[in-house]
Parts: sequence; C-alpha cells; structure tokens
Amino acid sequence: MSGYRKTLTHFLIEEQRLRQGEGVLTLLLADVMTACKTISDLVDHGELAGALGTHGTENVQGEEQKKLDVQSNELFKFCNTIGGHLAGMASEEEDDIVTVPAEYRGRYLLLFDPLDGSSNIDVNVSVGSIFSILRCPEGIDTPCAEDFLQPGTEQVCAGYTVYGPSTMLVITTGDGVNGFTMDRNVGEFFLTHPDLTIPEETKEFAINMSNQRHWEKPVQRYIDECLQGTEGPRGRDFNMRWVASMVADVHRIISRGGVFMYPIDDRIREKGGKLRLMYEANPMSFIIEQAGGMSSTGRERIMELQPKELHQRVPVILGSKKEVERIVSYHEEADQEA
Ligand code: AHM
Ligand code: MG
Repeated sequence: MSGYRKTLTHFLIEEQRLRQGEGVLTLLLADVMTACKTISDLVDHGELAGALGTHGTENVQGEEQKKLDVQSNELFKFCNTIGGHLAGMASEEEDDIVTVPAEYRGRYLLLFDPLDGSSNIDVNVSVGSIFSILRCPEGIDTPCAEDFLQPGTEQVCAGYTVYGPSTMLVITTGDGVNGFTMDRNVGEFFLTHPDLTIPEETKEFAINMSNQRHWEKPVQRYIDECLQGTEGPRGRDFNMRWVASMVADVHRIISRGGVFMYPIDDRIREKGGKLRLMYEANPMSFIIEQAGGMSSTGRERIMELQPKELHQRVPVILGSKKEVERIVSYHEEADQEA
C-alpha cells in the first residue's frame, strides 16, 4: 500500500519547486534521513546490535552518555559530512561545533540532538532524534560557534524522528507540518499525516510531577487547577502523561493536543532550565507554531530568544495555543504581583 503514497523525496521536490529552490535542502534532508534510518535500525535491534547500556563517558553538559548516544552522534556526523551542503554542525554530544572539511563545505548549518530521551533506551521506551537547519551567515566560509547563535525564527527547517512502534518523521520548512511513516521493507518515509494541526484547547498535560515542589507559582497554579478537575476553576477533568522523551511527548501533542512543560525550577535555575535551546526547544517550537500551537518560556516566545551559547538551556512550555496563553498570563499576573 505504502508504494502508492507520496515519498518524502517526492514531497520535498514538490516543495522545492514551489519555492523555486535549487534542491540543496532536499539533498541535505536525504543525508539527515540516512542517519535517522540507521539509528532506527539500531534502536529496533537493541541489545542484538550492542546498542544498549552506558558508554562510560560524559558529554559537555556532565550527562552520562549511553552507547546509543555516541553511536547516533557518530552516524549524524558521518552521514552529513561529505554531501557538500553543510558548513558546520553542532550536537548535544559535542563540546564545540563540528567543522566540515573545506572540500565538502556548503551553506547550511545543522544542529541536532542525535538521540533524545536516552534514559529510555534501556527500558525499551520511545526515543528520537531532533534537528534544526540554519543558513550559514553571508560571507562566512569557516563558521565558528557564534555563527550558530541565531534565534529560532531564522530556522530554515526543523524536524524530529520518533523511534516508537513505528518510526515517524515530522518536519516543517515554514509552510505547515507534515508527518511521514517509515516503511522498513522499502527503506523510505511515506507521507501519512499531511497538514498536522494541534487542537487549540486540551484536557491533557505533560510535566515531570516529581519536581512539583521546586516549580514557580504560575506553574504550580496551572497544574493545581488542572488537578482540581470538574470541581475546580477549569470545570473539567485533565489527564496526565510523561514519557520523559521530549520527542514522544511532543509527538503526542502534535497528534491529539495537550501541553508539554519543562519549566524553570529552583534546582535548575542556575543552568537556565533543563532542555537545550538550539537543538531541542527551537526546532520543537518551530514545529509546534507551524502546527498552530504556541511555545514560550512562560515569559518570552522561545523562537525570539537571542542565543548566548551553543548548549544554552531554557524553560519550555509548548502545545495547544489556548493553554499556553493561559500559562503565560499566569506568569504575567505573578510577575506583576511580585
Ligand atoms: P536528553 O536529550 O539527554 O535525553 O534529555 C532530554 C530529555 C527530554 O527528552 C525529556 O523531556 C527530559 O529530558 C526528561 O527529563 P526528566 O528525566 O527530568 O523527566
Ligand atoms: Mg534531548
């Protein structure tokens, strides 16, 4: 059946014609997808492929690296080096930017979290990859870290793959959001979820409740009101989900609405938040906004933040528009009172 659907390549070529592009982005995405398909295969084989367990090292952020974190990072770098489309790369698993040898250098920058939700690998729960594509600034041949520090509004393309019961790709180039499902036998992504949109209202939230006592007042208030259900000010019961893989939680929100929060709290205030701006929050915000949702730190639109460093962390509140607006208004009220 899938042979009669539009392939990702077919879809991208059509988009490229509409934009009168030269096809560079189409070719770059083909390389990114080669990495993602190979990671999907590793995830699928798990222990059979020697993909589970710790690598015994830490990344620049002091987090334990799993074997699959390291393997996925190597795959992303390998698949995206020689295509001739990139001037450089930045990864959650790399201290500094990755330069592309001069003979292969192109005009885009690729930023990625090669394996998001890696705490879930060993327990066989969904993980994913997240990527963001920026233009290398005009006149820059050999980019440095500062050239990557562009606000999310400058993204040319953003996407994620989720390695769940099916492997899916969700992508935007700034003209809506489309979802593709990988056919393992054919080795291709096929368009299965065109024009994804997020319902404006929701009855579902996603947050790590174990951090409740550390949250700020506006988030405490929002969750408290949800928990009061039909007897509280919201007048309806809410449901809660927390996969602890941002890709899986965001994918649920893209599929059926909801709000996802990793807010600032007292323990992580010094770090700026938990999730990383450049390769987690910005690409997800681009996708969420393009699907009709909203994304904020609680006080600012995430995509408008001027990044200060490659591995910068931010509070993230995203999903159904009316709910995010409500949470933002609770922040405004609390800040005015203070
Ligand atoms: P990772 O990129 O190192 O996997 O960390 C990011 C993940 C997100 O996918 C997820 O939303 C969050 O960390 C879960 O954090 P916690 O374990 O505190 O609930
Ligand atoms: Mg991550």
